[in-house]
Amino acid sequence: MATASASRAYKNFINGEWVAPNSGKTLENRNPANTDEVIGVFPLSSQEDVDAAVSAAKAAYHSWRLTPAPKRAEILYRTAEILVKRKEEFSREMTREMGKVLAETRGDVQEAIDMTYYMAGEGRRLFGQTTPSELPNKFAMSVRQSIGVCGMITPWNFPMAIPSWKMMPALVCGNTLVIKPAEDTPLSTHNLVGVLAEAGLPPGVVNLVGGDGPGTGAALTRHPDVPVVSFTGSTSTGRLIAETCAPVFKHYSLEMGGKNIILVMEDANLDLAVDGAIWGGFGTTGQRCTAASRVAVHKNVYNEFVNRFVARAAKLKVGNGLDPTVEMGPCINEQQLQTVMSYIEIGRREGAKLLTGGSRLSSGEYAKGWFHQPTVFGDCSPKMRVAQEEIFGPVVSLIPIDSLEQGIEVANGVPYGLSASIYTLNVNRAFAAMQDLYTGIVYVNAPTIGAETHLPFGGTKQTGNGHREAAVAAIDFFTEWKSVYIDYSDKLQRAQIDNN
Ligand code: UN1
Repeated sequence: MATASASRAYKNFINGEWVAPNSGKTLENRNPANTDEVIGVFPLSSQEDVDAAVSAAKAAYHSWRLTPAPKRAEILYRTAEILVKRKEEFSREMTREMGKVLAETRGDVQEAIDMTYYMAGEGRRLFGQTTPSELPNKFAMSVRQSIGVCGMITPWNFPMAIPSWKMMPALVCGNTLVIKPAEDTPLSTHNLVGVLAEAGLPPGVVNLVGGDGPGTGAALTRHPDVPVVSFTGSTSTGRLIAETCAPVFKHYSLEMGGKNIILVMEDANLDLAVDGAIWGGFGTTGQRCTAASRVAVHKNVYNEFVNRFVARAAKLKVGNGLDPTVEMGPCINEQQLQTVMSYIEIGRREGAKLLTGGSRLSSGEYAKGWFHQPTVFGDCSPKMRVAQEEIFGPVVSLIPIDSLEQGIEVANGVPYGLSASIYTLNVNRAFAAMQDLYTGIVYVNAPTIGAETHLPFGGTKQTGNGHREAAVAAIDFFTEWKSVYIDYSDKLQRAQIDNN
């Protein structure tokens, strides 16, 4: 039931103040495991609210850009320290607003902590290059420069980690920003922004506007004073963002869908492969862009693998993620659940064999939430829609294969290229897979999920647009290179001419 404190009205954060939206409009945030429970009421911001946030970020940019990077980094260090102290509280709040189990929301907050420490460290690096000039008495170097106001649009599945992937590198590089979190999970971003403010970030450097995609998100993306847009979400929304940004030459980074695969070879440790496929397929209720929604298994071990995998999937305990015995939470909302259910129908119609699950859970303890059974389709052919399209739910499609070569062809035969994995004890197979899988991330003897913050994150083909998040790759996105030549010869020296 809704409690008094649960219906708290949250605000936007603009120019260092928590302010109610000008629009006067709000969005309700409800617990997907129990929709009677209102987490809070959040702003649905208008163009005017976005304008106010962008002009605060623009004004703050002048001094933030000139604040020494190690000083900017000190604020990030303090942010990370506060996050460590409040990890448990933020994790519980995240499970209530998002549904995934507590162990995973703790991981989400930890990922934000890791990214914040990592980017704080970058404050004393932000390395450029020095290099010899081709001319005497001339010095050459390249330095990084900040860009300006960054607009950020983030998804609901990693509601603190993904905002941190965008905010922390942007900040350490000297940019200011406006972030619009997903309407299903605004609280976790609200918590992160609150901690940055508490850590001493100057007013206007970070601004938060709650809202929806077509209204608030589009206003932010279009805004002429926002030269950089960083987006994580669906491929269809990513395309709209590209269409808005490209004609006016904004920088934009898109992190979109995945149809990730685990290859299980005939020599694999099957216990390990089953563990990995369960975690990769059903962790976060399959709602990760890195989820292992396909498992291709060598025919020699196919039956054995399928029997063990299906038995484990069928036994997964579904429920409210705050219950420590629960292994899989609900889908995020009714629409996502409907998408899952429609793919079950599609799979049945195209002849995939339903091996377990296949239904919504709606009675008893499940009556008030968006729950679905862990579902496995067997004997899928690689071109079936359930083996090609991102479902973003607890559905895994199993594909029998004859060889590693065929497995790689199946792996690469989808429109996406985020993450892929191989289970094998054969070093040659492992290296061949590492070489030939055309994805942004490859795992050997581990599932498709579990990226760490100091390695580039992102994918090929329709997963992205060539950029990467995390690691130094994020620094590359949030800065521009400036090449500097200093001629101390006291005469005109013409490159390419006077030295030849
Ligand atoms: C996502 O799936 O949207 O590697 C992000 C992972 C996490 C991040 C996932 N560290 O699964």
